[in-house]
Amino acid sequence: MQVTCSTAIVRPPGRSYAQGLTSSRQLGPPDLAMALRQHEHYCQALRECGLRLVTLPADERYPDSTFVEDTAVVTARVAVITRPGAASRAGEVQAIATALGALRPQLEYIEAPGTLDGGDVCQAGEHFFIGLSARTNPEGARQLAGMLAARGYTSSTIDIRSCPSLLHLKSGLAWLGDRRCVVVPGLPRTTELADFDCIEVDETETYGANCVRINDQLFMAAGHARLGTTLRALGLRLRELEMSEFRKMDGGLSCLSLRF
Ligand code: CIR
Repeated sequence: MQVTCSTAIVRPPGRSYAQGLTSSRQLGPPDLAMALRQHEHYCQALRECGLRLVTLPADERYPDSTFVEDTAVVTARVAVITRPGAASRAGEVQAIATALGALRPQLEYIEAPGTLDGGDVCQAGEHFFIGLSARTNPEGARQLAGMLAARGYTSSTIDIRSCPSLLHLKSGLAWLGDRRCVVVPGLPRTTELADFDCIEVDETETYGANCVRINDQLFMAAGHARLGTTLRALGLRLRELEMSEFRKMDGGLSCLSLRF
């Protein structure tokens, strides 16, 4: 099985983009013009998968606001506005609540002292893996688990606080559909994850693990030849996208859109 989506919320990076949070300064500062081109290609790829895009204007107050995925968790049965774990990102949720509220009249909210970033939530059909990270605390995970359970979904946590290279759970885990996942080496293999066939990426290609299944395609960051070969051999239709300017700000493919 897989989850079908028809809509995506996106937001291009603004002029303040380079002032965002990053632990990847060794990659150099992002080039905004190139980031905007990469973002437009990403949006075009979503359209070609049949998605209708809701494009919010860039917001200079929030340099990280192009990473819309962290501000909400949207499923077929519930839409949740998160409470991002980084203080500088807290205000991003307002514009998302307005945009999402127009499409999904009943929104739920993660409340203090809970914190949760959407990048820590990996949907795998009817089950959700929730990462405990520097951004998502146990209380935020508990609140989301309750909201999901009330709609008949199951969930379990994966603690990545001892995996310093992973900002979010989805930096190291992607669901491909059916019982298949992509994982980075070292991701804690919980009992629930053991139920899935896990394709482990090569140590040199860990950034590629943040791939996203969108209807009949799998979006993957360009430059991960081994993973690409493995995924094509499984019959997946790959769409490779240049992500260099988002990687410099610790962003992956999934974080550039909210898909539902
Ligand atoms: C941050 O540190 O919050 C941003 N610079 C990157 C967020 C990436 N989000 C994601 O992977 N879901």
